[in-house]
Amino acid sequence: MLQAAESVTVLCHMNPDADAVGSALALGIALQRAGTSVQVSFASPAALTESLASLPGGELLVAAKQVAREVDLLVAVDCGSLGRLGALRDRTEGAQQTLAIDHHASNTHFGTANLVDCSAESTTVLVCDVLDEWGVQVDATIAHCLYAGLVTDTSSFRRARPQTHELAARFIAAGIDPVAVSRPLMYTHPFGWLGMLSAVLGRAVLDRSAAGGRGLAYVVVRSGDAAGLRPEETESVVDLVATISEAEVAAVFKQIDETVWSISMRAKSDVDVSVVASALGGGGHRLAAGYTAHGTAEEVIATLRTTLG
Ligand SMILES: [Mn+2]
Repeated sequence: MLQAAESVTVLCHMNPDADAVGSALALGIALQRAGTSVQVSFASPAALTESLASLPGGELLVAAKQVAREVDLLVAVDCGSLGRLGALRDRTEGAQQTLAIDHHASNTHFGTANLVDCSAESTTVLVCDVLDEWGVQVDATIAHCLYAGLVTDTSSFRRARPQTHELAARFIAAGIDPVAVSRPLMYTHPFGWLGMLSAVLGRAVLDRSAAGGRGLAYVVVRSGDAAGLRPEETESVVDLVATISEAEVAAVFKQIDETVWSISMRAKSDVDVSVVASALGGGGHRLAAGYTAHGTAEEVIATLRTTLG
């Protein structure tokens, strides 16, 4: 499909992470080298977050409203459902074919063709398979994009099959610098991050009876807590809360608007948070998932508590 198309749009999910952008730019670079007309985009936010601007291929990105209405092939990467394309979901209507490449268990198989494998640790693993099958040389530039999705979605290789560690070795052999790729993505924050962490972590709650007695640790991040900080700083909180030994499940309630919340969850092993997220209108993976909720902080916390059991 990639070889046959003369024009291709590659779309990430809304609020794209390093796996989505890395997958899209790796494909975009390969398509551009093949002489194919290619646009890469996502519905929101308006610009790429600062940490992801470190990835090569950013010149392929176009604003959402500039994305062509008619195209031979639309590829959606790391995107579990049509709805996650946001305002760009209508671009599937003007596409001859739609290819979904994804690793979310909750994927709805919305493409005319679907490469969905939830045993893949990242979508970039699947994109690498596609590029290999296509005969594209994975050089340092493409490897940078693919490694970015891999290192972030595996939490720095804490969750990776043996062949995935070998894939990382291949990317390093291709010439990437793992520290230079990871640092802007995961290990760089402004000084104000420390003050935000100190405020929100100081209010953390441990609910030992939640999740059938396995425990829930949670933190509420109100708009004021994160004022002047990037989304990257708020996103970092859930992985800290997830280290608490007394709780199987960690949650962070991020205030988006007065009564709108974005909830991120992590589980250690025996609670499937993708089921919880799906029940509340979201999705994700078994041990990392999220959803959007409306109400007061107390209301959205109570809803999660009830759904967790
Ligand atoms: Mn992913």
